[in-house]
Amino acid sequence: MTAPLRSERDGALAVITLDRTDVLNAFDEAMTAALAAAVDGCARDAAVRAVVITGAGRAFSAGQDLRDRALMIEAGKDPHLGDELRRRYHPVIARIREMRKPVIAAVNGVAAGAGLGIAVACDVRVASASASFRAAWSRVGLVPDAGSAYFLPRLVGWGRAIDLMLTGDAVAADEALRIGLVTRVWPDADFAREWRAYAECVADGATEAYALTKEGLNAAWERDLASFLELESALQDRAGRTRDYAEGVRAFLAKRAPRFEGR
Ligand code: T3D
Repeated sequence: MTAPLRSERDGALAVITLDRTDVLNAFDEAMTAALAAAVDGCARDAAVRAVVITGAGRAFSAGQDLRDRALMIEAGKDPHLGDELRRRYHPVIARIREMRKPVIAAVNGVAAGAGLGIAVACDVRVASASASFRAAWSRVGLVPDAGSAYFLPRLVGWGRAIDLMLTGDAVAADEALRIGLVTRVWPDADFAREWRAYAECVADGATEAYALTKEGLNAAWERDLASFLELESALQDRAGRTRDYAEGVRAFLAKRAPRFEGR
C-alpha cells in the first residue's frame, strides 16, 4: 500500500504533501492519521521553524473520502460522523492552531469539504492561479465541519461564508484573493517555486515571536479588549527576552538583515 502523504524536511522548513491523487487527495482513515502524526512530528521537531501543507497532483484535497461513506451507507451502518470528526479531524485542527510555528496551506488545486477546513485552520493560505475552494458539505447534505464554520466567517465575513456554505459554489483563486480567503496567488507554472521561497522566508524568521503572535491571535478571537491588552503585554515581555529581539535591534542599527535563530 502506498503512503497517503509525504513528509519532508528541507532545512528549517517541513513540507507535508497529501498524496492520494486518484481521489483528489480525499481523506480516508489512513490519511487523517498520517496527517495528525506528521503535524505532531513537525510540532515536536525543534529544527522545524515553518510547515507547509500542500497536495500532490491537481488537488489540495477533496475532503472526506466519500467512497468509504458510500460503503457504510450501503451496509446500513450508522456512520457516527460526529465521532469521526472528534477522532480524526479535530485533533488535526487543534494541533495546527496550537503549533508554535507558522503553518502555511499551499493550495495547489481544489480544496473542498474537509480539505477547505484544513486550509482555513492554517495560519496562511497561498494559492495557485488554478486553485479553487468549495464548501462542498451542503451538496452532500452535511453541515460544514473540520472547523470551517469557525474559521471561514472570520476570514471572509459572515455573509459570504453562509453564501458559500448554502450553495457549495466554487470560489476561484482570484476571487479568493479578493475576499481574503488567500493572501497570495501565483501562476501555476511558478507556484511550487513561489510558495517555497515564501515559506523559507517565514522559516528564517523570528520563530518564537511567531509562536507568541499565534498565541495572541488565537486569544484575540475570544477575549475582551482589556484582557487582550493584558495578554499582549505578557507576550511582548516574552518576545523582548528572546535572542532574536536583541539580534533584530542590532541588525537594524547596523543597517543589515537580521540573522534570526528562532529563539
Ligand atoms: O464523513 C465524515 O467523516 C464527516 C466529514 C466530512 C467532511 C467532508 O469533507 S464532506 C465533503 C466531501 N467532499 C465533497 O463532497 C467533494 C466531492 N468532490 C467533488 O465535488 C469534486 O470531485 C470536486 C469539485 C472536488 C472536483 O471535481 P472534478 O470534476 O475536478 O473531479 P472529479 O471528476 O469529480 O473527481 C476526480 C476523481 O476523484 C473521481 O474519481 P474517478 O471517477 O476518476 O474514479 C472522483 O470520484 C474522485 N473524488 C473526488 N472527490 C472525492 C473523490 N473520491 C472520494 N471522495 C471524494 N471526496
